[in-house]
Amino acid sequence: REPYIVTGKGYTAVAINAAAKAGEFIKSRQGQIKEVGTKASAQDLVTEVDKGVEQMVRRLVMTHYPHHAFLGEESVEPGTPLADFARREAEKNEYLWVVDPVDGTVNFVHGFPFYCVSIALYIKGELSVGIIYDPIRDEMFVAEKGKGAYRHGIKTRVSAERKLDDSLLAVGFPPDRVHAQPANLAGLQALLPKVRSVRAAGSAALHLAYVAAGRVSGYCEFGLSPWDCAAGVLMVTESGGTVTEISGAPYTIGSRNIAATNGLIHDELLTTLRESGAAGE
Ligand code: 2AM
Ligand code: CA
Ligand code: CA
Ligand code: CA
Repeated sequence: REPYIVTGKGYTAVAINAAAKAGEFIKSRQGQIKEVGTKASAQDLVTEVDKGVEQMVRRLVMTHYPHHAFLGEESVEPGTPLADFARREAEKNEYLWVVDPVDGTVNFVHGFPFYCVSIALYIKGELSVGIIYDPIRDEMFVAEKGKGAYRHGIKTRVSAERKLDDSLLAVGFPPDRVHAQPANLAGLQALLPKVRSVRAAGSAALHLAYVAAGRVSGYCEFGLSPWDCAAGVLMVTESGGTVTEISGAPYTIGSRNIAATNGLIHDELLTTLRESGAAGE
């Protein structure tokens, strides 16, 4: 897996290696899942692959860095107040790995080939490394704070569209039918008439990588978690894009409602959401 290693050694190389191994394993399990369980709701799925991959990534990282802290989707107690919990973890641990073992579990379960592994590293509270690996297309996205973002050694760059009118946008629909779904529907209703088209392919992290790579000009979603966003946020900002909360507030590890764009359409996107009432509390 050497060819994936583009810039850093150390943390970045360990993360790339873990993502590549995890991704290969996920792909090998597609169509062979034994147990599909549910978490907070009937739409909120988890399989033995989500849990197995999280353990695999944890083991691969901890072998090198046994004293680092690890925040993975499948290891967080249900009902944990996530924003506060994540903020505290990033504050109290000098090194915090934030991992989504399978981003796009619903796709994985249905055999819709759009999912990834997302691995981020916070160092002293700062988002420092982000890796997103799509095993279906064998695409490894790598971002390092201050050093840029790469796809197989080639720098990624956000798109050049200046208006929503010319933009392809990504959105998403997390399973929370009480809060996230109405907000995302209101957002979609406001945005669809203003853009070229909208895609909702079911993986927050890959959508962020696609903003970074200029494949969509923007992406917004209400109701996300730290592991959905962390790696992708660094990828977008290191590719020249802008990430904020949908309210316009700065992105933090506790942010739930996210807008990521090429920078050029950011204000128009946020204004459209605000005017529609989708962004309002
Ligand atoms: P997952 O596949 O890792 O669960 C789809 O809009 C996005 O929502 C996916 O990235 C998906 O991640 C995420 N998602 C699914 N369930 C979620 C939940 N309970 N809370 C927040 N995000 C969730
Ligand atoms: Ca999940
Ligand atoms: Ca996720
Ligand atoms: Ca997941």
